[in-house]
Parts: sequence; structure tokens; C-alpha cells
Amino acid sequence: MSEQRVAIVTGAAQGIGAAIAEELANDGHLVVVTDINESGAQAVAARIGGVAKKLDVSSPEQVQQVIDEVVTELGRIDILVNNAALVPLTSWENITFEEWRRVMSVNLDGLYLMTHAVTAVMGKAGYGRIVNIASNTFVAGTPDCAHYVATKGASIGLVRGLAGELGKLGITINAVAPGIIASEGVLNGPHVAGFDFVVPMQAINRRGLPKDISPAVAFLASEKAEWITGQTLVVDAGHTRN
Ligand code: 4PL
Repeated sequence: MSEQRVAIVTGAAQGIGAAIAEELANDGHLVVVTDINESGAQAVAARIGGVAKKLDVSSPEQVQQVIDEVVTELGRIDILVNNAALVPLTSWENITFEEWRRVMSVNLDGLYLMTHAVTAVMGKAGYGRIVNIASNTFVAGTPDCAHYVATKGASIGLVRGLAGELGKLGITINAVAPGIIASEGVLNGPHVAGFDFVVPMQAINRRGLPKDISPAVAFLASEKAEWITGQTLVVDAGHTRN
């Protein structure tokens, strides 16, 4: 049994997930770096002194396997950060039912599978911190990713709908909603064009970085945040304000 708190971060091989993994490690936690990209997860884990696990969060079998391994090997799970997601840019007329289903599978089924498996472990211990990475696209109504925006709204819905049940078990659940961030995923994809019109709308006019998001997540994942649950914290340099 690890004496450190054990944190699982999904989609942690790069971008916001990797920054969160590093921040949690700097806070003294033992971080399980999970990603569908196994070599990427291993590189992050080696850098921060964590443990890597290959994981596709849309697979019920893989999720149960990884949770069982973490409990067997480390003895506890204190923190879950649901970060893994597909982030396509597709106009509505071009979203096929296949693409819709794939986005729901990773972004929503993944939330259910990870959260359901982890709360069973946290509930027995009477302590837990869960943070969902949502997106300010749910606030802004960003076009050309309606399936993605729908899943990010649902991730906020899960936080609101589940907080009451989890509170009785000593578990908090909150969401952090970033704006556009210069992550590998954004920089190497079509969303990179969004900086041109989003940065001028921000109160702070530079491109956001993964390390601009991770402190908010680490706070909500800390013991100090005991009195905060069922909430969504928008972390977008003031792009959206409501
Ligand atoms: C404002 O979550 O919040 C692009 C890509 N632009 O994924 C996002 C904004 C993207 C966003 C996001």
C-alpha cells in the first residue's frame, strides 16, 4: 500500500493530461499515467516518477483490468482525473453516425467506466477526488464540433448529478473547463486555427498552455478542496465570462 495518495490520469501521454500528471506528481502524489499511446505514457511516467498503464477508456475490459492492477500493485486510488477525449473538428453535415458513436464511446462511456470502477474503490476508503476535464466550448457554443460539445456538457451533467451520492462516501467530483490550449492535439490538428479569433476575446491575450490548466485541477484534487463539489471551474483566461 502506497503511503502517497495515488492518482489516475487518463489521456496523460501528452497535452493537458501530461501537465496534470506532472502537477500531481509535484504535489507529492503517485501518478498512474494512462493513455491509449503506451510509449507516450511510459515517457511521461519516467519523467515524473510515476507508473504507466496502456488504457483505452472506451473498453470496459481494459478499464476494469487497469483499476484492478492499480489496487493490487498500489493498494489505493485517491484521485481520478477524467481527461481522455477525442476532439474532432467536423461540421454537422459531415458528422456520420459512426463518428458520433466513437466520440460518445470515448468521451462519455469512458467517463462512466472510469468513474464507476474508481468510486467502488474510493467508497470503501471513504475518500476520493474526481475531476472531469470539460471544455468552455459548452459555454461558448463553439461550432463544428457539436458531438464534442455535447459530451462536454454531459461531463458537467455527470458532476452535478453524481455529487450528492458521492458526497456521502467522502468523494468530491468537479469539472474544470479549459478554453483553447496549445497542446500537441490542438497544435497538430485543425483546432489550431481557433487561436486567431479566441485569443483576442480572452482577458489575457496569449495562447494558453497545458500548465495554465493543471494548477486548477491539482487544487480540486487536493485535500484542501473538501468543501467544493458538484462545481465547474472555467479556466480560459476570461474567454467566456458568466
Ligand atoms: C475554445 O476544448 O475550448 C477549440 C478544441 N477552441 O477543444 C476545446 C476552444 C477547442 C476550446 C476547444
